[in-house]
Amino acid sequence: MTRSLSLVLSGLLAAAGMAQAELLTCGGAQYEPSQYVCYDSKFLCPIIAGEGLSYCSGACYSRYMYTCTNNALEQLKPLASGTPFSLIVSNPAVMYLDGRTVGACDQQLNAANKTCAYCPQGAACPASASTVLLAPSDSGPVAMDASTPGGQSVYIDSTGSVGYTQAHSAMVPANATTSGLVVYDKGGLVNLNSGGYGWAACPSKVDGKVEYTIFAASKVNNATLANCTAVNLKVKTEPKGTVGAWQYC
Ligand SMILES: *[C@@H]1O[C@H](CO)[C@@H](O)[C@H](O)[C@H]1NC(C)=O
Ligand SMILES: *[C@@H]1O[C@H](CO)[C@@H](O)[C@H](O)[C@H]1NC(C)=O
Ligand SMILES: *[C@@H]1O[C@H](CO)[C@@H](O)[C@H](O)[C@H]1NC(C)=O
Ligand SMILES: CC(=O)N[C@H]1CO[C@H](CO)[C@@H](O)[C@@H]1O
Repeated sequence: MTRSLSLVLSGLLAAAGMAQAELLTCGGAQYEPSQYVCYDSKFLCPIIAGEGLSYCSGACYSRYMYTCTNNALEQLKPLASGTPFSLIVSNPAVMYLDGRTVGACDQQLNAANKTCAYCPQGAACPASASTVLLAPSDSGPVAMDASTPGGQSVYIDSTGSVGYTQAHSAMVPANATTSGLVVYDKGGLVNLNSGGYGWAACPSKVDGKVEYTIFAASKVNNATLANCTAVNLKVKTEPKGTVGAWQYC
């Protein structure tokens, strides 16, 4: 607060000094507070997707995958197979994205709570469709919470886009994968294929409006995601028996 006030009061000086980020000290190291957090005045953890990693006995960890119990790092438990859940976009540094609900439309996940669903006449249709997914069994894929026979599996295609299969078809695009997605209870949706790159929300213009599509970032596509924002996908467990849609389209 004090710092931003003095920046306003001495605008010219601030502009000149802007390029040189103000460094803070943590133990023996200097760090940029926009990139690291300092624990116990001596341990640095990086800020990922707008959020400092947490700290546990010498290790930095993602609270979307781990917890710290009695000073020991412990992996969160995967949600029980078949549990319905929705996803919330998280990046506390980017207010216009933080807290948005993930939607499913046009075979992609969006950061706009936009759901595209279909229900045939006479079928048992939910009163209003919403985007809900189902936690996988040990070997199975994450699925959309759809009642259409055969279900709809979630996959990551070769561009990193997160899609889901058409109804009545188990076909996924060439080089797409349905494996490596883990849904952590009280944590996040984690892509074990990503090599630590995590998720990104990528802008595109649709009818003159900016919309954000969710991508799995990786070493391969990270450069093409230059205009995207790194995000975490927080898991929100939904009540047992929730049906998201008859069919997502
Ligand atoms: C998301 O959309 C669903 C309907 O598709 C609605 O019921 C729900 O309240 C929305 N959530 C938010 C946070 O706006
Ligand atoms: C799939 O992978 C193969 C081998 O790496 C590659 O030759 C092919 O172009 C890929 N296809 C797509 C659609 O990415
Ligand atoms: C990122 O956005 C800038 C400005 O809009 C554009 O010139 C550039 O091509 C974009 N880069 C990618 C990788 O999309
Ligand atoms: C969108 C995204 O995740 N971009 C990342 C690409 O990789 C660099 C570091 O290698 C990250 O800083 C970016 O956030």
